[in-house]
Amino acid sequence: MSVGSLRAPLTTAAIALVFATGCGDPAVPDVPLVTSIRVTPASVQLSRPGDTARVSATALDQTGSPMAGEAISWSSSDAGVADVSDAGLVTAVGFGSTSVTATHGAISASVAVTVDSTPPPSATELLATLSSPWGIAQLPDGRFVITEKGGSFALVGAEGNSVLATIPAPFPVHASGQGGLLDVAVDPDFATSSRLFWTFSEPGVGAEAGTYGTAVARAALVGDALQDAEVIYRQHPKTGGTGHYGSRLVFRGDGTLFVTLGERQLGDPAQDITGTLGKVVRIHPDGSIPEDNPRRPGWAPEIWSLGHRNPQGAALRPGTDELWLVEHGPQGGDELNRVQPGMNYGWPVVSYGCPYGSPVGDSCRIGGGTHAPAYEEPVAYWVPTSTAPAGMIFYDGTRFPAWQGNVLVGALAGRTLWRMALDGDAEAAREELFSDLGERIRDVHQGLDGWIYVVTDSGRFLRIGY
Ligand SMILES: [Ca+2]
Repeated sequence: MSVGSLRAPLTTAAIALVFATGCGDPAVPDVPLVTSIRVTPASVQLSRPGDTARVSATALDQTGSPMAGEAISWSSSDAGVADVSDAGLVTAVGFGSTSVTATHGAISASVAVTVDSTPPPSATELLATLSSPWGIAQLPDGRFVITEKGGSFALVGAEGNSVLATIPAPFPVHASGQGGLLDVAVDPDFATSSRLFWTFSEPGVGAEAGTYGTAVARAALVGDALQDAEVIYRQHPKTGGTGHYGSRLVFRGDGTLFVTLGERQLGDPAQDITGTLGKVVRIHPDGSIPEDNPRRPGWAPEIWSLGHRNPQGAALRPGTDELWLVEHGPQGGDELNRVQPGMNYGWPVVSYGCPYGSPVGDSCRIGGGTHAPAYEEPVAYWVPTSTAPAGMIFYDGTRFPAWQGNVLVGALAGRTLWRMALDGDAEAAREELFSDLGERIRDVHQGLDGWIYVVTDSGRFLRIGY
């Protein structure tokens, strides 16, 4: 029973008593009753067993006035986490969460207690002047390379708070709608090659004029200049429209490169095995195609997986060669997928989302929602509202021990950072972080220093730390 639910009827009773007295009835003494208990603070955070904190409780009468001398006792709901004395001294015993409760008769109020050696993380603004940043990469010396959708690379100092140079993209980008200069990745062999790889929406020329597609390029970063630039891969066919380029780059442990490719907002081509709309492709860093791709009959040889809609976040699961990705659903149905070679992830045949404009509910799910047995089930999905996932990592640093192995995903429409815990290959829990920022989070990066870095559509570069 909550304190709030008790307060209302007793207050009404008190008003009735005053009214009765005012009407000249025999005086009924308006005896102060303990009606609620006020506790402070609302919550207590302790770092380790043995740490202490004071909590206090005050009895309040029906008018909300403090009442002196009323006996209030304290108790802990989990004495294995924290104990509390009758005087209100909270002592941490173990790690976890509990509450301590002040009680007077049937009236009580609680203080949340957390014992956690990890203080709550906070976001620090490093830059606020980027222009539609899209991808974050980091050089071995700690400097960051951040793409700006309009067509430039911001070279950012290792402290994250200064733009050292702005480098134009060597090839024209179609910076319109969702297109432009998109992701960036550092060659695992950067120490010898000095190479950056990037994706962009490439405008067609000649017979392809007026059409666009995702392309992958590379160049050597020499000082503040990009040299020996070359396009190494082109999504095919190019199409009209400016949506769903996908576009994340992820190096596999064997040195090959995954590229996530959107279906250009056209649906059906995600199932067309001759083209690379709505696919993950795997290439060598020179653009040639590995012999050990699935290479099913009739497939474009670079196809790794198919049936994707608009995958805007991707990462390797630490300790494996498994690519995981997040992709946008239609109205609801955004997915976290564990990508297996040769597998079909179902779009546009099946989705936990609904056609745009459908009433909210499950009955409108495209193809009934459930992917199995014909298609791969997502590990997790978002319904009924799309969060629009963009940018993802598996956290494997030491700065946030509680987040080890978790998936962190930025959200555009959702304006949040999702933290998802896994149990094996299944989702165990998810929570939203930093929703109070109100930012469309476009990319997430684990720094060489173990902190987490994000960019937002509003142009901010933020470090998540303590
Ligand atoms: Ca799917």
